[in-house]
Amino acid sequence: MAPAGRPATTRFPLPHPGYRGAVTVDEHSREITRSPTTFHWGRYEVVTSGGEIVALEPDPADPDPSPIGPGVAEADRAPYRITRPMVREGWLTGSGTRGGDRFVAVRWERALDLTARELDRVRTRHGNAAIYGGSYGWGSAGRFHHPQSQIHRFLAMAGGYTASVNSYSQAAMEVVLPHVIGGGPRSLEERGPSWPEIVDHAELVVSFGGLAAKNAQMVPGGPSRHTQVSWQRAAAGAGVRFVNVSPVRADTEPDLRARWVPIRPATDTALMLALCHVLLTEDLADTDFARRCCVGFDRFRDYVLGTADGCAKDAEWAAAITDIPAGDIRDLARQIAAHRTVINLAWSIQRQDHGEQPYWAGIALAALSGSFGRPGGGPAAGLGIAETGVRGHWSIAALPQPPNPVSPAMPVARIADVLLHPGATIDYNGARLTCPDIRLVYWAGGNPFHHHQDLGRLARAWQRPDTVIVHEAWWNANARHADIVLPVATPLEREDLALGSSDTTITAMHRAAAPPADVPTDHRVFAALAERLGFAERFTEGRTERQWVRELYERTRTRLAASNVDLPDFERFWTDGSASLPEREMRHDGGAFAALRADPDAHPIATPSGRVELVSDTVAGFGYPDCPGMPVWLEPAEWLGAAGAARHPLHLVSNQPRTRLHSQYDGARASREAKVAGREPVDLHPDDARARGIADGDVVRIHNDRGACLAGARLTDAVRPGVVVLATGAWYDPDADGLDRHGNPNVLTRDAGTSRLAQGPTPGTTLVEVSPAGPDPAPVRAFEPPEIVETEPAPGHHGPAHHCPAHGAGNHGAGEKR
Ligand SMILES: Nc1nc2c(c(=O)[nH]1)N[C@H]1C(S)=C(S)[C@@H](COP(=O)(O)OP(=O)(O)OC[C@H]3O[C@@H](n4cnc5c(=O)[nH]c(N)nc54)[C@H](O)[C@@H]3O)O[C@H]1N2
Ligand SMILES: Nc1nc2c(c(=O)[nH]1)N[C@H]1C(S)=C(S)[C@@H](COP(=O)(O)OP(=O)(O)OC[C@H]3O[C@@H](n4cnc5c(=O)[nH]c(N)nc54)[C@H](O)[C@@H]3O)O[C@H]1N2
Ligand SMILES: [Mo]
Repeated sequence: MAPAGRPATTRFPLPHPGYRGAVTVDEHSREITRSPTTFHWGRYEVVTSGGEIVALEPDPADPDPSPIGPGVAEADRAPYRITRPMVREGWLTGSGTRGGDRFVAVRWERALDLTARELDRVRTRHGNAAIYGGSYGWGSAGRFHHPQSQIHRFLAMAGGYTASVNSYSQAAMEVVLPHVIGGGPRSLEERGPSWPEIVDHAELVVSFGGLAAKNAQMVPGGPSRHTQVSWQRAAAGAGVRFVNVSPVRADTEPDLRARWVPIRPATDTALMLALCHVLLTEDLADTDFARRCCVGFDRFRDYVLGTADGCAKDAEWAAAITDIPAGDIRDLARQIAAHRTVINLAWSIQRQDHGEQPYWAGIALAALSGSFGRPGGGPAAGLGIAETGVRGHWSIAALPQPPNPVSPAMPVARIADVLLHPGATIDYNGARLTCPDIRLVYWAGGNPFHHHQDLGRLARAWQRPDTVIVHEAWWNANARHADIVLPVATPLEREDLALGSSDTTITAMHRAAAPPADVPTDHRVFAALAERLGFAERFTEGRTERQWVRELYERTRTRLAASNVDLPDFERFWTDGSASLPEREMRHDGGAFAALRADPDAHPIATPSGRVELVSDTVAGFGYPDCPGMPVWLEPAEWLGAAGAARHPLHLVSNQPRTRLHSQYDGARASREAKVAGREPVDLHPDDARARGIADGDVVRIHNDRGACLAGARLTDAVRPGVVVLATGAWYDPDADGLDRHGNPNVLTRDAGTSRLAQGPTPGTTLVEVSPAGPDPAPVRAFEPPEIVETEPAPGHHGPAHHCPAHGAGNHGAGEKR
């Protein structure tokens, strides 16, 4: 143990394997160097001088670079960087709470020994299913250091782990669409119309959830060029008209001159059903396609017309729900029938209670529209996000994964339920899953205290396991709620290779700076743990990091050679900084669904019937009242038409942030400069603000029965009255009473599944009230590290938690409420 007051030695115990004979950063040279790198928001050139990064310059080939990039290097040297391994003091003494304690700085040897011993204790005593390795979330763009690949390989070799299925992005569509149109979870993105097709053939794009340019900045793996918005403009230039169905006007670019249909949030299904009603009753529906290429048309029609339940889903019915005038609904239906139309569905509309329904109803609307299976028409998912609709997919060979012997995987967004209710069952897509008794949570890549809903509830659930281990570079809420914090190198401090999905440039990511205090990469941490657990050779396969990067490149090269694509050898690639792949031919013929339209018997799709399933006997057979066998309007748990709206009369839209990727780099320039009074900005309509005595720039308190946060008011008539918009990603900063001082919407959002079918997340189903925060609102502390001590406590009377699980290691056994 280090003597009091003297910092522990923190050098990483294993020799540095990655950079032997490789390009290293010479900290003494004043020479200016330039090297390429890639983030999910684009490709940049890193300019260094004397080992310090002085600039990040967007790749000159990128016509529309993201403003997020240039400022992010500052986070690597910020006070909230973690430079030494840390252990929560209360975990050592068997007391305290996660998220509320001080941390003890320890030597690397000690941190690694504690981690390996605890993993071994849990797997031996409770079995590998007691280790939650779901570790959901984004990491950084490099494919070798992709943290989920690293942690899953490591935990699978350690005997397995409880994994997660589906995503926070798209869970409802990932599960429902295979029942409706067949194929895998991305079946609609892959088969929707491409932008060149839209430019040439479409006349109308009706987009539920808009085509927000802010969301086109991100492409998983990193884009070398951002072209999404220029395609939208090209379409507008070719005469395509856009309709933005969204509570937010800014969800389409002004130069598209879109018609704004300011819908009440969470009511898209009702609008879609009413559009179908107009098509059916005005004899505009494509009944030929619906009868030949779909199953269940008659039952769906009976539901829409009200023959079945006595309630016609007509324009007047929908007007009362959506707050869109019935005349506008009828007019929109006629426009859809008269034109080659894309029905685009943003992913946001399924991140809601019954989120399966708007996707299913959107397919039904497209099926009746006359454009399904015709070039430049039909249903699309996520057009406007990333480079959807732009180019085909190449990919880099992934880090090899051994099979994970533990099952079942749990629906990712049900994490708090799983932790709180071991032994309980969760219905999911026809199965019934039993929650394992999780004793250890291990996270590398992803931030549950960013992505999950109802963070107060998550913080309670987080008290249950014996141990939480996290790899993080920064003191964000993910690190603060852990017991063992293992700091890791950032993308600029390691070597890797990257390729954006739908991109054509592979980037050689050079190491541009040295990490502080010899902080290792995720891979080196796992290699050191594997050594302690006896499988180091299997984990590293004897390769250095540079050799792994080369290996993944060579595997990619071999695979592409089979498609007659030649890549240069590794040395050349590494020296050049990039390698180019050919542009893929973009589809131009109506795609997969054109064949279905032409001859459904000869070209069935991969559903049980081979047709588009307007009614699914499979889903109906599950007997879920919250997701019956066809698209229906089911009232959400919270919405502006609900009884609860009297107490909390504003609908919270918590969308993707313009100035960062989720919570990543919230402390860096682009995000910081957009804050209002130091808080996350919340957009509200001037009428709603006036009624509450709120002026532009005020600090406000947003609250409901689940929680409360402070935020900075921004008044704008670009949101419809009754709606407030608070983007995700402000670092969670709770005070002692749970008030988040910074503006993280997930203290307010609802933590319940979309339905028994997909169990997806439902942050879009959230009502709130907003009030002035009053004088002297508490300052934001999110970017100040927690209190750190240098000396390990003497074991308390409980003894170290991990040695004495009988004494309720952590707070296992505690109920949901504290
Ligand atoms: N209210 C609300 N909540 C939402 C959403 C919403 O619309 N509304 N959207 C949801 C969606 S779509 C998503 S995808 C999720 C996103 O949720 P996340 O993917 O969890 O969010 P990020 O902030 O990107 O978290 C990435 C974390 O990984 C860390 N990291 C980055 N690179 C590395 C690495 O190489 N190694 C290690 N060890 N760590 C690394 C970063 O520091 C960061 O803490 O949020 C979901 N949450
Ligand atoms: N800059 C930036 N871009 C990103 C990300 C990021 O963090 N930052 N995250 C990426 C990720 S992981 C994902 S999954 C995608 C997500 O892509 P989306 O899910 O499409 O993105 P959101 O911004 O959540 O939602 C899009 C818009 O839908 C509108 N909307 C909200 N609720 C409703 C509703 O009930 N009905 C209708 N009609 N509209 C509604 C909102 O105004 C919102 O701006 O974005 C990606 N792009
Ligand atoms: Mo996402």
